[in-house]
Formats: sequence, structure tokens, C-alpha cells
Amino acid sequence: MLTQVVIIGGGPSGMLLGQLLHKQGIETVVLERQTRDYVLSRIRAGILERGTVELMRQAGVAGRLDCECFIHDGTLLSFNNQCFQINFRKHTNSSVVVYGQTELTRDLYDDREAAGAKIIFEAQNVIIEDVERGSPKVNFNVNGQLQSIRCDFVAGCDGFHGVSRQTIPKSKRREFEKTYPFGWLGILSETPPVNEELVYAHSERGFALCSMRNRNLSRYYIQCSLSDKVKDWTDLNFWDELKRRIPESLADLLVVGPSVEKSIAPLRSLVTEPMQWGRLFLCGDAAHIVPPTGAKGLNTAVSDVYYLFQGLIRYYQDGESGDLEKYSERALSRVWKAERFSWWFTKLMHRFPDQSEFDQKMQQAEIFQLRDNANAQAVMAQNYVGLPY
Ligand code: RFL
Ligand code: PHB
Repeated sequence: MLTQVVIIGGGPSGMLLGQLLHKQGIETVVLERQTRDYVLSRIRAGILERGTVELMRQAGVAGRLDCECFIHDGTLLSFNNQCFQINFRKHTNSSVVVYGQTELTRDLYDDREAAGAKIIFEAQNVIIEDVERGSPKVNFNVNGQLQSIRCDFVAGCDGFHGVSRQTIPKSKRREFEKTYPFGWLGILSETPPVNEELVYAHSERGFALCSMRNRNLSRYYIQCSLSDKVKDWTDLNFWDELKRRIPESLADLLVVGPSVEKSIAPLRSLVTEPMQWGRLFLCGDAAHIVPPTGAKGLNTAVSDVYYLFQGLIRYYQDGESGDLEKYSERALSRVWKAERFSWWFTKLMHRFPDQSEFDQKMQQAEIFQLRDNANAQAVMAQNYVGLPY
């Protein structure tokens, strides 16, 4: 098989890159390890920056998103029983939208299928070769048969557990990592959201987040111990704990119901440098991870897609490889800003096991600074709605 760009990974970054390239007449093959149903059953991001929405529009796949998304002009922050708003619109003249990653990925799958562009599900044992010189070759197994594709470039969009990052020799890459001593236990429930805007809650019992997907689908998270198991958390325990962590006025309004999904995710910050090795380019979670507190993971994956798309377009349309050579530098410059914001917001809102009373007072002082200081609010709002590309 022969193509222009092989995209490893059919998550949101791989699918969006594929769609953008397809619209410009550049041929791609997407290799996805899982089935379509499996990918679409993973509950992940819920908040999209404006830049993400714009790129979906540019790819011609924002029809349903534009109709069904919810625009959020601000978010609530709470400290124990006190609650205040960070107003995005006032400070940035911008907003974010609520639209689930699952739905975004479904839209991208539907469009790719309608366009007849190639996607191979259940592609096993992907091996990437010859990226340093000549044309790369990607080998994989499907239905027990070995196949290979020759191409001009490989986009490694295969997430944190993928093969692309590992393909870059250890001597050619550096990883900067921080793990956090807690995880997030999340549930999805077919109940109306407790509040119109998201609520990020700092409490003595740990962090909690009230989010949503639509008018009758809520997503809630609580900080949990890394040793906790999903089966140990009954729905009843979850709701009880959530109520204790959010302001009483909201706890009184909380509508509870059976969970339709429940999972635990560890929190991690990770950046790989550089994000390119020869003709292999890393995109999204394959290159970097943020803790979910700032809602930056998917949005940063999308900004990588933007820079890589620009580079590939210049190459194919103008014969210029300069933008491709600058890909890693450009992407990383924005990645580190998102990493900083996610790390800062995570440190501010969670209880740490080894935290002193002094540390707690510092968190409190900083949260009150956010409450009282318009400049601090503006910085938070600018980062939350997304820094420019
Ligand atoms: P993905 O989504 O992991 O997709 C990678 C795809 O590659 C496939 N794959 C392979 N395919 C072929 N061969 C291999 N060897 C392969 N290895 C893996 C996988 O099956 C998969 O389909 O990476 P991508 O596309 O870079 O997208 C990144 C986002 O998924 C991620 O950053 C976000 O979900 C993070 N995130 C959030 N981001 C936001 O911007 N806003 C949010 O509100 C938000 N909330 C979250 C989140 C992540 C969470 N978890 C579970 C970590 C909330 C949570 C709880
Ligand atoms: C979500 O709705 O899943 C969500 C929203 C905001 C975050 C993280 C996750 O910061």
C-alpha cells in the first residue's frame, strides 16, 4: 500500500488531522488499534476552546457541534462554602463550549466514512520504520495478516500508551514528567447538571468538579486516592462525598441517580521533547499529558494538529518544508503554557497528602486573590478559554 500520510491512532487528534488533510486533497490512512465502538465508549473531555471549534469548522465537521454545544461564558470556583465566578466573557470577550469528546470523535468518524477515506480498525502490532531517511514504512497486522504502507510522513496520534513516542530512540528524546499523589473518580449520570456553569470545588475533603454533557447528562468528579478501586465506590458513597465537597447551596440542588459510567484516572504531567524525529511527528497525548483540571488535554492535542497541518500544507502545496521543521518548536511553545496552567490549577484546587497548614493557607490566599483581583481573574480566564495559536 502507498499513501501520503499514515496517521497512527483514530482518537480525536488523528481523526481531525485526517479530515483537514483530506479536505485539501492529501491522502491519508488512519490505523486504529481498537474498534470504532470501543473508541466511542471512552468518556473523556467535555470542554472545547474556541480554537478547537474553529478547526472543527475548517475541517467541515462542526455542523452538529454548532447546533448542540452549550456556550459557557464563565465557571464557578468554590472554597469550602464560598463560591465565586470567573467570567470569561468579561475578561477575554471569549468563551468555551461544552461538547463531549465522544461526540466530536463520532462526528469525525461519520465524516471520514462518508468521504470514503481509509481507516483500518483493530490494526495490531504497528511498527514504524525508516523515518530518518527516505520514505517511512508502517507495518501492522490486521485479521492475522501482515500489511505494510509506504508513505511520505507518519503522524503519531496514538495517545499516551501508543507506539509512536517509543519509536523515537531514547537517546533522541527527553521526557519531563510529574505524577500527582491522587486520581479522579468520575461518574456520568442521566440527571440534570447541578449548575449551568462548571463548578471547580476546593474543600477540606479534597477536590470536586461538577460538569455536564447536556441538559440531562451530568459528569461529576471527585479527587480520590490512587489505591481506590472503582468497585469500592458505590453510587451512594459517591453522591455523599460529592455533596460534602461542594457548597451547601449547590449540594441541596444536586439531583442524584444511577451512574451510567464510573472510572478512575490517575493525574500526570508529561512532555516529550522534541515532538519530531525525521519524518515522524507526535501529536496530542502521544507527546504530552496534562492533569485534567484545566480541561487542556484535547485542546492542546488540537493545537498540535493545527501546527502539523500548516506544515504539511506548506510542504505539499508550496514545496516548502520550513514549517514542518519548525513543528516541534511551535507546538512545544504552546504545550508548555498549557502544562503550566494545568499544573498550577491542579496544585491550587487539590488536597495533597503531605500538605502543611501553611501550604493550605497559601492555597486559600491564592483562591481569595482570584476571587478579589480582576487581574488574577483575567489571567485565569485567558488560559482557560485557550491561548492563541
Ligand atoms: P487519544 O484520545 O488517547 O487517542 C489515541 C488513539 O490511538 C489509539 N492507539 C493506537 N492505534 C494504533 N496503534 C497503536 N499502537 C495504538 N496505540 C493507541 C488508541 O486506541 C486511541 O484511539 O489521544 P489524542 O487523539 O491525542 O486525544 C487526546 C485526548 O483524548 C485527551 O487529551 C483528553 O481526553 C484529555 N481530557 C480532557 N481534555 C480537554 O481538553 N478537556 C477536558 O475537559 C478533558 N477532560 C480528559 C478529561 C482526560 C481524562 N482522562 C480519562 C485522562 C477528563 C478525563 C477524566
Ligand atoms: C469533563 O466534563 O469531563 C471535564 C470538564 C472540565 C475539566 C475536566 C473534565 O477540567
